[in-house]
Amino acid sequence: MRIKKAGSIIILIFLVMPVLGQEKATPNDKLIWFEEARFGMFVHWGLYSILGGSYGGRTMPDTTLPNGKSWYAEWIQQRLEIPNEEYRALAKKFNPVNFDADAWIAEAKNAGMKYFVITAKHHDGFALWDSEVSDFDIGATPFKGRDILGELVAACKKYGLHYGFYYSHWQDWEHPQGAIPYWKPARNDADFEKYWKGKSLPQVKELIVRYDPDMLWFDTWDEEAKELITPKRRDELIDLVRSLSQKCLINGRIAMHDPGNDIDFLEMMDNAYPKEMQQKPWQTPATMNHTWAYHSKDFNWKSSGQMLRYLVNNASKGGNYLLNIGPKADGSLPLPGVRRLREMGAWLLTNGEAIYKTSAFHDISPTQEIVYTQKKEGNKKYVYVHLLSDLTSNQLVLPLKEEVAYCELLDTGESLPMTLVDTGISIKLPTRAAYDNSINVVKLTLK
Ligand code: JFZ
Repeated sequence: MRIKKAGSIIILIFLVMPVLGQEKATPNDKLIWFEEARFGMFVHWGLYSILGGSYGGRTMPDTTLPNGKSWYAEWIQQRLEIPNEEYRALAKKFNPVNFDADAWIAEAKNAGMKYFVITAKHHDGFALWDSEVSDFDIGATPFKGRDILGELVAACKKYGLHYGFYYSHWQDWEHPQGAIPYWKPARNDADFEKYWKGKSLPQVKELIVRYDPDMLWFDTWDEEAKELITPKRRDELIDLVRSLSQKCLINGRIAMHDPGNDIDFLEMMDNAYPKEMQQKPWQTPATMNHTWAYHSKDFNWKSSGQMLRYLVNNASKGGNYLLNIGPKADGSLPLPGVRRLREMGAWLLTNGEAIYKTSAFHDISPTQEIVYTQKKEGNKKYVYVHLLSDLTSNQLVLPLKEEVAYCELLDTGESLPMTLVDTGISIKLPTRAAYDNSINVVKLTLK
């Protein structure tokens, strides 16, 4: 009896073991939240926000230049050639008395965003936190004593958002050996190593040890970074992050020219929307107007409808949308941006189910007008049909092979009549929904 029992326990252990093995944390578990999230907030904020795109009577262009390049407000020091000492002195003016971490993150939460990424240090080299390896940081400002990143992290925890930091590991215009723009004499490798070991790696370590981020957003582009961000340095930085954190995700821009296999997700070019699925999880960093950082004369705000279409399109290809806002120097968010966030949040209130925790659906080819997402829950399978523009008639015919048990308009939950036709199923939309100029989602429950 005893032996038998012991025997069956042993058999049981062997039966259960493979299952336990599968449930053990795999390296990709840390990516689950990212793949479910789909929508995040990006923030560019720093000393450049004080200038708001203008300096010495000149204003940065607010559109792409004829040569295809862009001048962003956070690049003002280089673009409008502000002398180093003068730029450095901006620190004495950085006093964001209206900064309210709770209000920012509440805004992100209400917009339907699931994560938050802020420029802990941009190319200018200024650290938004109190850094031990550089005095070009929050400690040099009238705002010293406030832990901006800590307050944001606390708010993210309160509202349930994941959080990460943009860290410019390559360009650093304040450090005498950090990388500088291509039109200036390049740093040599030995000099750059001093910046790398003396500021870049130590600051990344500080960010992880102090704030335990879910993501680090590194930034390089094209071939320009190749000479200094070598595979050896890339791997050194990846190893550092991995040695300090089990969960911290690393983006592909750590070495855009050669990201290697050890990054966690791909970062598209700015405002770039791929037509295809990607080999890894991915996201598009995007601006609401032209610039990233606050620019008082950049009026090129995209409509919330346009931005929702980017979000939906990315979701239909398994990708995320990291949408940026550039707060003002006083810490307040620009109202045109807030308005758009709220409009997007309003749409997601009734349609978010078709975005979060979904994956791409391939059985029907997407078109300019209609894209698809899908979701499996237990033994249920749902397909979401996103109508990106108004229909020409309120009869929607879908070449669907699967059998549909139930069909509804996601916004209201009303059941939609459907009939089988030769080419698939035909669904009748209420006229108001067919022509209401927003994205309507039809939810199909498959049999
Ligand atoms: C970089 C920064 O220079 C810029 O200020 C901003 O932070 C943005 C998010 O990232 O700019 C880039 C980097 C890469 C590309 C374009 C702009 N790219 O690969 O297309």
